[in-house]
Amino acid sequence: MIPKKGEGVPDFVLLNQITEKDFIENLIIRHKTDNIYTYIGDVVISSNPFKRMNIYNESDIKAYNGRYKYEMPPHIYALANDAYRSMRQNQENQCVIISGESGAGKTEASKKIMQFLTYVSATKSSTDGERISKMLLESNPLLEAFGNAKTLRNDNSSRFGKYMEMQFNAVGIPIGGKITNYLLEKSRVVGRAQGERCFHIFYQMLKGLSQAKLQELGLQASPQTYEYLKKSQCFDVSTINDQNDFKDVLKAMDTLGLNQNDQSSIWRTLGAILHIGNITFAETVGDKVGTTSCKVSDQKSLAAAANCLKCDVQTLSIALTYRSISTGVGKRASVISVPLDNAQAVFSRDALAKALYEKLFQWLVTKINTQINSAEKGLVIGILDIYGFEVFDINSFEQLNINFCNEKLQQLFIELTLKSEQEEYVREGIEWKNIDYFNNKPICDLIEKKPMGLTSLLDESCLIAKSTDQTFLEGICRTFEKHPHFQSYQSTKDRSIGESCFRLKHYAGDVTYDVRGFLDKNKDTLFGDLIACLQSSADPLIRSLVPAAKPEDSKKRPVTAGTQFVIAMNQLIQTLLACSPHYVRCIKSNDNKQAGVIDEERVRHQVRYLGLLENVRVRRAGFANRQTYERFYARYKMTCKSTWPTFKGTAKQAVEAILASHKIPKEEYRMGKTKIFIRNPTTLFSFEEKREAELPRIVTLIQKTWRGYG
Ligand code: AD9
Ligand code: MG
Repeated sequence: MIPKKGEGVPDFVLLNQITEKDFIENLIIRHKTDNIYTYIGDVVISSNPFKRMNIYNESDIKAYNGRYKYEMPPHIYALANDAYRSMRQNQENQCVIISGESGAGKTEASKKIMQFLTYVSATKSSTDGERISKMLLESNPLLEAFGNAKTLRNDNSSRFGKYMEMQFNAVGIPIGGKITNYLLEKSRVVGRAQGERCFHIFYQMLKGLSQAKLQELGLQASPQTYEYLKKSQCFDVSTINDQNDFKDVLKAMDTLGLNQNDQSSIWRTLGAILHIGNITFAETVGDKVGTTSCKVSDQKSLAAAANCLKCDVQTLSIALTYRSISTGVGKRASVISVPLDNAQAVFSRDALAKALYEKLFQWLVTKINTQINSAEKGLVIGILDIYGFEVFDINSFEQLNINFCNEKLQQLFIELTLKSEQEEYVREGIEWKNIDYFNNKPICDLIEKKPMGLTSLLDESCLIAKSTDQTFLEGICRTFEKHPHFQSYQSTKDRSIGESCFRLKHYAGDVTYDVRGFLDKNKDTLFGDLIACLQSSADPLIRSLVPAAKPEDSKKRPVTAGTQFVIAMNQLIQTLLACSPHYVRCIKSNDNKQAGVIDEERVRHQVRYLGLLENVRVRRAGFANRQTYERFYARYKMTCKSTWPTFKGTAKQAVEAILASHKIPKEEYRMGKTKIFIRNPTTLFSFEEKREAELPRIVTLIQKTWRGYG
């Protein structure tokens, strides 16, 4: 890994001085010379090139396969290779945590890692392994079509979080996989900012389905026909070829076992959503004096929607304009039908479209999982690719969840690389001078802590009938008045915080959230009438999207969307903590998606909030590798005459003997209470090489011994 002149250092740890200026200079030089990857020890820093790089060919995969990191220039493949090697060598589960803001390159990085892992594991595998690899790879274009969209930040922005676990057997052959998905931004189905698009699949489908199929669903090929798509005035994207992408989707569907019936039901559901968006209502005078009600004014769209959903037109019409409410108890119990006014009907129409899409997406993930899941758990490499930190002009409930998710991952990074690393030195009695870092735990607590965090307070508001978005806002402004990460207009008199807004000071920057819609989005209810309507569908897939509620569920209070997300995030953190972590930290080089441009100010901001300088400092002052004496002894005992084949002392004494026999200088390692700490990875690699050199001799010896017994 000898860097070429003028290309900067391949590992920030090698900088002459660890200053912000030197760090950024190095990153810029690397970017400009097309070296988009640089290490901080084991962490890969990746700067988005916004152009095709000629570094992801089969020959590149082969070049990195089985090699040690220090032998080759920095690459995401080297990290993937390390994860694969560690999994087999230590028989331990691994995870790759990819973070960075929206458009920084997380999804691309996750795909490169999967590409490497499927390639290197398939070459040594059975046909079954190859089949599984293919399915794992094909899940990407399929889920991206349904879960990604063009936003102002990224033409292919992930609007859901994904944790993909690739399962291998003990020798590293793929046996299956599992996808866990997190909160899809379903509000995008019905609306979004100007210049953004709905999920890719809608545009793909209109361009890609045959004329006959479109006709069957009553659809026009032009997306301008549909209110839901028309709203944001963005149809074509120069970097996207919807028609080609649609072909990939169909191929992926075939590979993943979605048969013609499944596919047909999917187009029905999507078609129904587009027609539903075109349904309008007209206010009518209610049955009783002073009440208003409404009726569907666009019968054509209603009929087309009912046709796609394979349900009765009248049932759908009533479900959209009335709401059944149970009254009384016992013998007096009855259900009355209350008419909805125009605004309520629009609300329930949009709720239906969002629910249909979200449930279809969930069905798709479940379907993929049933295809790729293995009964055997095996060993796992998990790859986390979530939606990055984002700030728009108007930020809502979705952005709060997305940014909270990023806070949690940043916290995990801090815990594992800065906090616990330093604590471990102290615990093990290694001399250590503490390095300060910004800890974002207070802001995570502000959101998730019970009973007084934002999420809990929002849940409380959802339970009180009188509550509105505004009373919720007033409540949190009172509670967090003095919180250093919370601001409101009242507390700051800052006009840039609107009357319906609050501001959070996130680790990655300030975000102003508008509370309008928070309560509804958190409650996330779909009226029973609409559920019943979907259950009456003649299409089995559509029916399966809304399974009948179990009687015991009616007694339970439904878990809100916000709380569900907090629970899911904490489960995810627990899953990640149970694996050996690998990190990719993606940096967005500029805001205009321009090739060859690296914006110094934008980079500085990211370097600061990601805590990269502190990361280098801890790394440089610290030790690259640590392992228990027992493990080190077991692995390297054959490299030393006095420890092979047996040693009479403790594991610690054995390790001392091994180090002494190889004349490892004292500054290269420290002996802790239970572990040995090694400063440079190259020292460990030299042990690996010695071990490999000894292995054939030992194998022959063992074989001879066995023959002797025979
Ligand atoms: V978001 O949080 O999902 O909105 P990501 O996932 O971080 O975001 P993504 O991987 O989608 O960003 O990258 C954005 C765009 O940058 C891609 O569509 C590519 O055009 C570009 N990109 C990212 N990484 C690379 C790369 N290694 N080589 C070339 C890249 N282009
Ligand atoms: Mg992404």
